[in-house]
Amino acid sequence: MTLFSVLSLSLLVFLSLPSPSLSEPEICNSEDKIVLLKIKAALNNPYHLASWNPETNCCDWYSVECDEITSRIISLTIFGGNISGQIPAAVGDLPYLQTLVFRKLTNLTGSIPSAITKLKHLRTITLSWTNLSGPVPSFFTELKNLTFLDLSFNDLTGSIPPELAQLTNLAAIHLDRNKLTGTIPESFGTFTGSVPDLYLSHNQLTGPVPKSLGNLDFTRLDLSRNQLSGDLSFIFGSNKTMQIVDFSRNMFEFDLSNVVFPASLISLDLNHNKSLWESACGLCGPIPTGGKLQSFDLTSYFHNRCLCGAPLPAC
Ligand SMILES: *[C@@H]1O[C@H](CO)[C@@H](O)[C@H](O)[C@H]1NC(C)=O
Ligand SMILES: *[C@@H]1O[C@H](CO)[C@@H](O)[C@H](O)[C@H]1NC(C)=O
Ligand SMILES: *[C@@H]1O[C@H](CO)[C@@H](O)[C@H](O)[C@H]1NC(C)=O
Ligand SMILES: *[C@@H]1O[C@H](CO)[C@@H](O)[C@H](O)[C@H]1NC(C)=O
Ligand SMILES: *[C@@H]1O[C@H](CO)[C@@H](O)[C@H](O)[C@H]1NC(C)=O
Ligand SMILES: CC(=O)N[C@H]1CO[C@H](CO)[C@@H](O)[C@@H]1O
Repeated sequence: MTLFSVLSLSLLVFLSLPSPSLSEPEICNSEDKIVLLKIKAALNNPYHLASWNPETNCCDWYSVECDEITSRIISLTIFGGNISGQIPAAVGDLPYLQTLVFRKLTNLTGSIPSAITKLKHLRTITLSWTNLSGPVPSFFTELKNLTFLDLSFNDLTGSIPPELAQLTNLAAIHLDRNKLTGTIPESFGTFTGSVPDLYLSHNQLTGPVPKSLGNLDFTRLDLSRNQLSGDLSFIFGSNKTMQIVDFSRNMFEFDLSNVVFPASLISLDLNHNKSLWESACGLCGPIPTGGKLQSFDLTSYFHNRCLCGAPLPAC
């Protein structure tokens, strides 16, 4: 072997070695690529997915992410494109997906497909700011590792499925800004494992909030802008760690006389609730002193006219 051929051989070996410094993603899985192309076709080949070219490595495509080791597609995030149609059932055929996002897509319509239940590794689902309609499906409970469920800002109707309380790893549920009716399920006081932040605002929920919710220590609870009623003061308590609470614009009738507010509270909004003007005196009264309540913005109490005392005018 001549010196020249040794040199050229070593050059060849050097060139064919992967260069980790460039961290070029691995070549994508061919089955995942076929599924992604089916999704693109089902969405009528939108310009938003122009980078989804069958000739190229799908790990380089826009809106997707591959696992660094296995090269399987783990994230599909379609955000803000001019996309018309329904969520393709083919999304259920990306078996290693952990994150699924369809967000800010005005022309995304139809209901949430049950094919999503095939995605056993899913942790994050965001289907938000779309025109999706139909119910909040109870089949999400089949996704045991779900930590984040965001279905906010859609046209979803029907009632909240009680089964969602079976999800034990949820950090947050956003069902706000839909057209949901019915009551808050009793089961939402029985979350085991983590207690999720609960966002149910801007719906048409009615009735009293189940007493069971008082058993849990929610960190963030937004029930604002519904038609909820009754006395929700049981939700507070000195040994809780709640931070942000918005019960405004409902028909609650709070009796705050014996309530101990947790010291952790950062924001409390009881704005615009049922006037107790004509109610029995026992339901009204001075705002409790001693806690943090005097430091809240006056608007927290605005339109709860039976209340008096600092920070409102004296009784
Ligand atoms: C939605 O579809 C309509 C009708 O095709 C179109 O005029 C509009 O530009 C689309 N909007 C977006 C944000 O894609
Ligand atoms: C969205 O796409 C439709 C159909 O291709 C087109 O008519 C419309 O002008 C587009 N809208 C926007 C906002 O680009
Ligand atoms: C739903 O579509 C209508 C028009 O068809 C549009 O005005 C509205 O903004 C859309 N909703 C969302 C959340 O994008
Ligand atoms: C669910 O999460 C656990 C803990 O992170 C993990 O060990 C397990 O592999 C996950 N299961 C699936 C199906 O992803
Ligand atoms: C909070 O206080 C209530 C009433 O005293 C008690 O039943 C409950 O176990 C306490 N919870 C915690 C987490 O300490
Ligand atoms: C006093 C007051 O503002 N009451 C309001 C409580 O909330 C309901 C529903 O939003 C309003 O109709 C009441 O006017």
